[in-house]
Amino acid sequence: MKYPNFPKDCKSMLCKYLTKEVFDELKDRKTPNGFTLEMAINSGVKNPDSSIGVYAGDKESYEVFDLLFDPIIQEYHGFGKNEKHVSDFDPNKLDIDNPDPKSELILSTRIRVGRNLDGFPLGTIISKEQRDEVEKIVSGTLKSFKGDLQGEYFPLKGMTSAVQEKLIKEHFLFKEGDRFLEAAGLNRDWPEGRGIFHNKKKTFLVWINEEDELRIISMQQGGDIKEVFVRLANAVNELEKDMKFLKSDHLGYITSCPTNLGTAMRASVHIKLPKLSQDKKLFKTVTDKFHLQIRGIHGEHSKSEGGIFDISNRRRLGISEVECVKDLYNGVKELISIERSL
Ligand code: ADP
Ligand code: IOM
Repeated sequence: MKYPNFPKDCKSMLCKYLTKEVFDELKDRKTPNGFTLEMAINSGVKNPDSSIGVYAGDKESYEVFDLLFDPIIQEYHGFGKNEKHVSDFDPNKLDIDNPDPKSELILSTRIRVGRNLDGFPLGTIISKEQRDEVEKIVSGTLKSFKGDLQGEYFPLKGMTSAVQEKLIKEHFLFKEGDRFLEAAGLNRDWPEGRGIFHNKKKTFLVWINEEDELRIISMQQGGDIKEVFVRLANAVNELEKDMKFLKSDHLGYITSCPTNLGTAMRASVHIKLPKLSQDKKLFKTVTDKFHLQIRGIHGEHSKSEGGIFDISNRRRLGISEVECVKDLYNGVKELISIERSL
């Protein structure tokens, strides 16, 4: 494998940190599961417009390819090589109100965490048999959930395209054919082994075998962030009674993309900011100040529509779950106050 030829305008972290020296040092390394540098960087090489462009194949990838992952983790999360990640998913520590009680600006709130099963490689190199096994284990456990979390599992295989498209359009289901995931090896054997579990109200959902083996999601209309957090904390607790997730003292929960390490939590609101978003500089200054990320209305790599944005916490490692949500809450309060003043 030769050193990749990145276009001049490439802004991904891969092209920033994969120097020729780092490449030469890592190019012949392999994890015990057979994950190579070529596999780790393929997504960013094929898609120079990636924001990061690097994926892991297993827990060991973060050690074997540390010369590439460490600076990315440091820049993205502000988290150093010798730090320890500490989790705190206790809703009692989250002392927040609804930042928009009349739902004038916040349309909906969603909090998700990514998880992968201990004892399995990550989705980038998982075998078909292992992926099917993950689907069986997770959907089996979910089927036993009761009360507010009770629901049904819908495998992607056999789902009509009308149902699939409706679920995607309404923000409940992952999209199909994502080129970033494709090049990372995460779409192999599609649609086998993938699916979505949800309760009747679609306030609790679990994606199986997308970018991570589980994406555990709590969402609802309006801005009651705390209610969404409480539901998610309960669901994660229930799942942990039955399965062990891949984690380490240093990196917290292990995920296929380094942006999701630690809490693997993305807490977001869909919020109307038609005035503030006209002033791009101010919008960026405020979101940067509160460590927030701006996404479009259909998630990562999508565009905003009608002045509505997906605003979420950017940092996920080195801060707790409670702190991730506080980043969102504090930032959203400020965004709302500025929007109203304009
Ligand atoms: P992830 O959040 O898992 O990283 P995406 O950014 O692709 O993945 O978002 C997945 C889906 O969740 C998209 O359809 C997106 O529009 C939807 N979504 C994200 N935040 C919200 C929200 N606050 N309200 C409603 N839907 C949301
Ligand atoms: N998490 C992942 N989908 N993303 C950061 C991809 C990228 O743009 O590099």
